[in-house]
Amino acid sequence: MRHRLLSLLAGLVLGLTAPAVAGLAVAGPVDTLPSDVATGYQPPASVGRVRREAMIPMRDGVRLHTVIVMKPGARDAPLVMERTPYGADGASARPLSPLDAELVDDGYIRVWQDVRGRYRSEGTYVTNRPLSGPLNPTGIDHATDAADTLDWLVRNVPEANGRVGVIGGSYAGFTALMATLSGHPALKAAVPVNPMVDVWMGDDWFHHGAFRQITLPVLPILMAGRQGAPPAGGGVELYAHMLELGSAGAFMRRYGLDRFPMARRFVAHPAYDAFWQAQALDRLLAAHPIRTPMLLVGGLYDEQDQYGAPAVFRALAPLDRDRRVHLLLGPWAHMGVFGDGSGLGVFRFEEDTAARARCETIKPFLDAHLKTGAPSAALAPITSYAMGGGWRRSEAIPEATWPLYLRAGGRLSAGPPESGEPARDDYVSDPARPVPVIARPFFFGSRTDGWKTSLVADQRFAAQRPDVLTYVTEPLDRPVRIFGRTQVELFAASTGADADFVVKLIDVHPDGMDDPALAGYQAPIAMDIFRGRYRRGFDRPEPLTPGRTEAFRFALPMADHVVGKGHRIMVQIQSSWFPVYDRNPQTWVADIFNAPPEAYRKATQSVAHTPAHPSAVRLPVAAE
Ligand code: PG9
Repeated sequence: MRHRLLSLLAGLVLGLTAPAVAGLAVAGPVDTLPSDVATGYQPPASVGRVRREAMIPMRDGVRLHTVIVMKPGARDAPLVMERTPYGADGASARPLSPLDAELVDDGYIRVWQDVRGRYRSEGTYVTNRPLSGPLNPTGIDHATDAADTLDWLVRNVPEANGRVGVIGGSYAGFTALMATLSGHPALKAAVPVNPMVDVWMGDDWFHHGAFRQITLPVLPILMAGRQGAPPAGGGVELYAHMLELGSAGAFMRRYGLDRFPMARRFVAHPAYDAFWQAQALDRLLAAHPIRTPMLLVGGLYDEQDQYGAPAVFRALAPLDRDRRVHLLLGPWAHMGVFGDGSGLGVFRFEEDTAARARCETIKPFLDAHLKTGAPSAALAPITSYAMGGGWRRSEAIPEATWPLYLRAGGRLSAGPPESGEPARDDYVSDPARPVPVIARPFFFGSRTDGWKTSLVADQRFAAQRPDVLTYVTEPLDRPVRIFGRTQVELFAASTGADADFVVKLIDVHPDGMDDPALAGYQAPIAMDIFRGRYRRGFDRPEPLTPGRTEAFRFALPMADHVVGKGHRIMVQIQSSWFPVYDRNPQTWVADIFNAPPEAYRKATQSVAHTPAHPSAVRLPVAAE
């Protein structure tokens, strides 16, 4: 059961294909993995492509396994490199993604490298190896490894024109961003896609302090180095399974994940302490000069790394005098820009949005910086696809200034609450019956699992529950484009000593639409969770005082969404989001990872809407 569950889950999380998933059955040691030297594995040669391999020496003598692919006869060629923990052989041997195929066919040299300690690279693997500094005294990091690799490539690949770009999604988006910190003169462009940037604040591992236990099953593929048994088929209903196991710590122990240093780091650093702050890549990038032109690519409905790309853009935009940093956002789940973008969940678009983004934004960006060195002035700071509105170009992201107040009777209005209205709404949050992320079942080990599209899933199933509050506007008399991060200001009290608040901003489609699948559909615009113990500071967990109304303030993820005329805007509030996030016991325990079963108690949450405590969401509204 143990290996079966892990196998089932891991492949689906990353959308990986067999070679990478196969690595997960290895129960090896961990951050101190011995070098994983060549295994003799020979991937099939691609027809009509030249493929070379090299073990490129780094400054400390460690050699990194690198695969170089180009079309025969390539000359004066730009080079695009990806540094991955998931296997350079696998990435280069499977049919190339449409973007990679286009790059190679257009004369680019495409390079994949195993990061140190993974697959056929030597050295020690450290998950999200921090930049050299207080957290990494070795002097070796992804910036130095990228720089040493670039040095070697420009000298030893005679077909190359000396101009290099880095690209990569998710973990490889993180390594692409790290490469820009090298400041290497050959590095002329970076395309970090869905990058992991701050895994505590809003990417893979936590959101505002709530732990994303859904990511745990991926740890083995990140940590193990060699190939193992192929994954089994089938599925496990994770809602029931994780509920039965109780806590994230119990899940780790049940599957032996507590042997991984990364898992132990979560338990040791549940708050946003110096450990997490010092590796938040948006902060690190903002502390360095912007040398590399960058196209950050984000998925508006990325179920894994929704935070990173817009966070880096926000951090760098005010410092970017030379307009080197660009943001591309589309209606995609994790890594969606590399695939078919003609729809997501029940939503169908009028075109393949991913193909258009690749062809009209990503490829021209690379061409401009790597072929000619003459960047096009036409690329706006932000190119984004507004759900319900299509492509837009923008200079900046608007501030969240448009308030919608929670009112008595489930109303959401532009006007604040008046005295004399009923003051609050209560609900009972029961950890034994947490609110699911999608309507159950929550299968996660099959191609039909719903996690991938969970951020566009119809929220009617939740609205019906007694432990979910809903507030809704009148039908809009004109379309409204919500573009940016909605700010939540929630005033609430709990009978417990800790509480989570999930706030969901929703576009309620009218009944009687042409497409029956969309009639009455409650479409998420932006949703997130906040762990109440961090209301006074993410590095300062403090118990709630039962019964005392306090402010819970946080930002929802970046949205781009046109709420159509006749649609209504809804806010939903609940206190669990399971099984993606671990449950808050709602009593005070220092270590939620290892909360005992008796710590989980029902609590009554009381959301205030009075003149003194005007709970509201503030929307960033863009002029149309
Ligand atoms: N977001 C990915 C990840 C998952 C789990 C752990 C670390 C990273 C990824 O797709 O790489």
